[in-house]
Amino acid sequence: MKCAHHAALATTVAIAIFSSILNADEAAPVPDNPAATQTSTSRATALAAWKQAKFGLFMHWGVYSIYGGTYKGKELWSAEWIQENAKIPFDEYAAVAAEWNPSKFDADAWVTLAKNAGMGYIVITAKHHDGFAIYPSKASSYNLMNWSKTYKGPDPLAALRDACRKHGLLFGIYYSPLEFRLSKKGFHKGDAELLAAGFKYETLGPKPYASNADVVKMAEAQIKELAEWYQPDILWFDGTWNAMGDWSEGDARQALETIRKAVPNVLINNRLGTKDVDFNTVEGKLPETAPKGTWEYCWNLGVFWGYNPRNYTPERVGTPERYIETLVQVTSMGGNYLLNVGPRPDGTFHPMAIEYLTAIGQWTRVNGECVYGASPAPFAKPAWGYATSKEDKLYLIIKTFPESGIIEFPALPTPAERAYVLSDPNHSPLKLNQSEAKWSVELTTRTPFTVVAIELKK
Ligand code: FHN
Repeated sequence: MKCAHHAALATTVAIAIFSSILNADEAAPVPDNPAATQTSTSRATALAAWKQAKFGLFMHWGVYSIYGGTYKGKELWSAEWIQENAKIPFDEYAAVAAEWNPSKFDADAWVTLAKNAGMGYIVITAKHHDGFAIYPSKASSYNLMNWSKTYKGPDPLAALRDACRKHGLLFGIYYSPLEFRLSKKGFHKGDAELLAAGFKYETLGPKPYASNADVVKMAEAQIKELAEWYQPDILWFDGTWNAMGDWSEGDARQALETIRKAVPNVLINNRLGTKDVDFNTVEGKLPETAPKGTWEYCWNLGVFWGYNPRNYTPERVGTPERYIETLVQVTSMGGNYLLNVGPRPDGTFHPMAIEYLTAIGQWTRVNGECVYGASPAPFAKPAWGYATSKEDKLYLIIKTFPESGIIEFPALPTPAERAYVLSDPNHSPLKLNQSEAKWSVELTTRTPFTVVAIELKK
């Protein structure tokens, strides 16, 4: 009898969830007026600003942050994929979402943390594959502003956009149309296992969309909201790969048309599914050779995208120098670097994340000119570290020092004027030898990631 009662209750909850999502249009208030139009007057100036910014903070933040990779006491190798990885029924996950109250969310603190790390842009997840948005979407009430019973704070997207405008950072929004519970393949990876385990689709919770076509319709509506309401500088798409089932190039073109009408100069990555791309994305292992075109490398501080407290061990996060090295390595290959941290469910950051971002900022504050707006050097990666360049300067970023302290590198066609260590406040001149084939500077310091600037004759 009891379980029948529970089943009836679960069904009631599920129906309540189902109907509230479908009748979402009267639920969500339109956010405050979008900020003034975009900061850039053309896509070319937008791209130049993005390249100058060089270094961004990626943030995966959503209901999954509450789980922190653990489900019913079981620690999984998971974070933002927890609903899929743990096969959490929709209505159970949605009930957790209703209790989410990031009461300590502080947009200004988030943007200041990024700025103090030497970052020039942020990208925040508006909606990940779990389908839960953090902004007051009118297309679905399954969002922080309308679904949570307790959150009374600001619209996080509007607050972050305003904080970026205030602090001079570019504002980026991540959006994934993929919905774990709704793509034609359902839990596309675990479907067969689930069904074999006796799950019936109805026990996976209601599927507010009868088909993937509904997911596409939802995505088109939300992409329109994000572009029109928030006027982002960057739109970072994800989740349109084949698990989506029906997200076609036609759908992507329709979304692009909407976007370009709302924010003509927004920069779009290569994961919307159209050929009109502003930058390509590279994640995970950095390639040996520089990717072609305009590109951005994204990876984690540690190993997880979404918050997982088990991310923060020395073995997993390494040292701040790891991320400084990645920043100079990516710059020396011609890319931008988007470093991801998953904020905690309450809206704060793990102390180690703050410690590492602050340490990275101490290096960029002194040496940032070797990355901001910099390009690859005109020679192959040297054994002692990395090199980047600007019109009239060459930068040597030294990771390992030869015994002699003499740093050699190929000669440049334009003679050098002088050389000095960027972190030397007096820029005292270094001994610089310029022979036909190679140049060299002599260093007394052995501090890893010391940067030598070589000024070329104008
Ligand atoms: O599946 C997602 C993953 O959760 C994360 O959002 C990354 C970020 O680039 N994108 C997908 C995996 O490539």
